Amino acid sequence: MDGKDPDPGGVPVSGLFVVLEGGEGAGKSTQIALLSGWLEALGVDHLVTREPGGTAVGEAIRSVVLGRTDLDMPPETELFLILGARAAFVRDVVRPAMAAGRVVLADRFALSTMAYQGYGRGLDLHEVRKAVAFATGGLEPDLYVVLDVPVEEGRSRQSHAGMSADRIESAGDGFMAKVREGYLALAEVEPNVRVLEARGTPEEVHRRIRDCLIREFPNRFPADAGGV
Ligand code: Z5A
Repeated sequence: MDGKDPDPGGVPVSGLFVVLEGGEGAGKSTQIALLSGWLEALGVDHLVTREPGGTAVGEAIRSVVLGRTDLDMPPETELFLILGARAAFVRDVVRPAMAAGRVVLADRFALSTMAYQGYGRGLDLHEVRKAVAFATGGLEPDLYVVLDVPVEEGRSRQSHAGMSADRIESAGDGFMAKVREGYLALAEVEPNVRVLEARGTPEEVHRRIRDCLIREFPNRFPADAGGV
């Protein structure tokens, strides 16, 4: 998968786009912080970002699509708001960072749209895929890491942390179960998706993700870079 061989000077010729995915309470934010610390220690130039958001217009859209629990929104409206944010995210955040040879670590991207708006909301998967491709101009991450946790465990982590449900999480456990099934089904067919067990301590999960990155991108992360 890592087609980005170092140039003769040993410098990677382009960036790397890695996305953490998963249902509610899967631990993505926790793991992105740990990964960022690891990359920092390795001296790897990287950018941490999230979706929907990551740009001024994306954060404004996020406040509507997640924050406005009072709004009754058709699934198609939800889809196009999220994709509106994504177009700016790709143009203004991901592409420039990739062109500068940086590692982009994102909390969610297009796989979320397939899982939540496709499998969760029930929108036609083929249409969602086409709309996503239009918004991204066809940009695909190098790797999606899906952190898989049973719905009840994710929900219990959230409630222990006192986090309130956003507009989409408010759809309930039946919806989240469909989202989880969606991620697992997508992982069967998409070549750039890996599913990792997200139960265990944050440090155990971090080690699994590091090992996965070292396996997938041996030119970027040497085997002695703290994993495997
Ligand atoms: N959405 C969409 O529908 N379509 C799209 O295309 C996109 C997004 C891009 C984004 O919400 C919402 O947008 C999301 C999908 C939708 N709504 N839902 N669901 P967000 O960004 O605000 O939140 P989130 O992505 O759902 O993340 P989260 O649920 O808030 O959590 P997380 O980042 O995965 O987990 P965390 O914050 O790291 O951890 C949660 C708690 O668990 C916290 O107290 C931790 O200390 C604890 N934790 C973490 N790891 C562990 C372990 N290993 N053991 C025990 N406890 C742990």
